Amino acid sequence: MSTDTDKEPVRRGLIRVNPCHPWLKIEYRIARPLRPLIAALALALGADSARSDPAPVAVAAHARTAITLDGRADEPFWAEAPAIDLALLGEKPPRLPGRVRLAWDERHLYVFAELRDDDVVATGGPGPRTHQTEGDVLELFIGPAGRTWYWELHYTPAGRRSAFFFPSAGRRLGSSVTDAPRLRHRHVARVDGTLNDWRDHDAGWSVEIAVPWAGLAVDDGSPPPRIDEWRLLVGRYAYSRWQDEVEISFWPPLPALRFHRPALFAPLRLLPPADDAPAPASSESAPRSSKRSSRNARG
Ligand SMILES: [Ca+2]
Repeated sequence: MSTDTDKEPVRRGLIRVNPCHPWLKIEYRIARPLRPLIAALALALGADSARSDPAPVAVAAHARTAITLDGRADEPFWAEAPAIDLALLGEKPPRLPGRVRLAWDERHLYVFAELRDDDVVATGGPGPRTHQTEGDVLELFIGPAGRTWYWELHYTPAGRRSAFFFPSAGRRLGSSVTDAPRLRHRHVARVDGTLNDWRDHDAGWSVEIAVPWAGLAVDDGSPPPRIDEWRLLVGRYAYSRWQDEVEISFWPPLPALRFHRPALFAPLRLLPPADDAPAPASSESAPRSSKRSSRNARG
């Protein structure tokens, strides 16, 4: 779903450079006789040094204390999780910045996202649906290394969520949302502003997500993936009255605006538990009653 139908903008000019590997994957749009010259020029300008660029890795902190899903990153381990900054195609900074952090324990992958947004909107109703066509959404694409199948998960500032399961990128069907196995993922979103009011200026929204490893591990006839074998991509659709079109940002960097490429998802690196850490607790604990009441937990 999502960006299947989106096409990479056609660039007019002589050369289109792959933003992920600018010196390794130059896509020539010039006459064939000039290609050897351009290739030699690219090599001279540093192709060898670019080969040492590290591939993106999604680092997750260990959730060493109990977590309360409330849309706030007030658990101490969130500060230990490296920030992931979402970007546009070509690794350009978005107008509306988004920062994502990951954490894990034996039962769940946790995601926290802070999303600046001057017009928070989410119009999708309950039930499984393609929320990216109905308002702001944070998307997780997650699948295990070495398998063809993967999930696409949607989380909205209105507390709605959807889960799509795809046997492979080549087997995406409309039924993928209604036929997805029961995932039992949860999230709580918090809006800083007014949801669905285009007349004012909002500040943004945040979301805290818990995805159970056991729910992700679909039986494909092979042993279930280890939790350090998952790979992921984070995508965001940001609609706003104050911009000319929907802004789509994501991480890791991609050569084209197409999320359904599991081979390009970033591997997870799970930071180990600290020796003196207390036993991690499940995310099933009820939200604390002292939290502000602007949470949106439907879905
Ligand atoms: Ca928005």
